[in-house]
Amino acid sequence: TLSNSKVAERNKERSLIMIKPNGVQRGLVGEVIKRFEQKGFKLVAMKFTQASEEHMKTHYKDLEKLKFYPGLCKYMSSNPVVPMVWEGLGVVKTGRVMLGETDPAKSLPGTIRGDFSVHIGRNLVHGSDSVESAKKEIALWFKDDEVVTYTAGNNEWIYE
Ligand code: IDP
Ligand code: MG
Repeated sequence: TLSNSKVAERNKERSLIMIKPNGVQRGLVGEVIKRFEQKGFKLVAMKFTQASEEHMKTHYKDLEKLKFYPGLCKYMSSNPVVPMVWEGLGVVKTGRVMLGETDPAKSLPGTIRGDFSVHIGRNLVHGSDSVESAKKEIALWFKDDEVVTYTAGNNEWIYE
């Protein structure tokens, strides 16, 4: 069995989850936050901000060769977004499950994209796709001291 500190370590995985401009405009900020809260993940950082196009180009750098990249970066910087850092066991993978597929048409009901979106270019939310990219994205959106360390009171009711 794992030591207590190893268990605590596993529970500290982090993902950047971001509500896109249409999620803000459609009043779905609370809905997205609610789902991650209810699941049992821990909010450790959040801001309400309008990013520059340059910032979005950096965020989506991996996609720069794709034809939708310029439009995507323009759209993502056109209105406010809500980037957040959520923490917990397997939050990167499970967070992606909660979001649904990239294409809302392939996303099951019960997922955020499946429940609230129709078009791939307006799929409401971003979620990191690996622990490595989560680290990069979190560093891009938040200064070290904007990610808050605290003890969640419900911890022992979520983890064995
Ligand atoms: P992801 O957000 O599920 O990780 P990525 O492949 O990383 O998907 O693409 C980033 C974003 O670019 C998607 O969330 C989506 O909004 C947009 N996108 C991806 N593929 C297409 C496309 O074929 N047409 C238009 N927009 C796309
Ligand atoms: Mg992606």
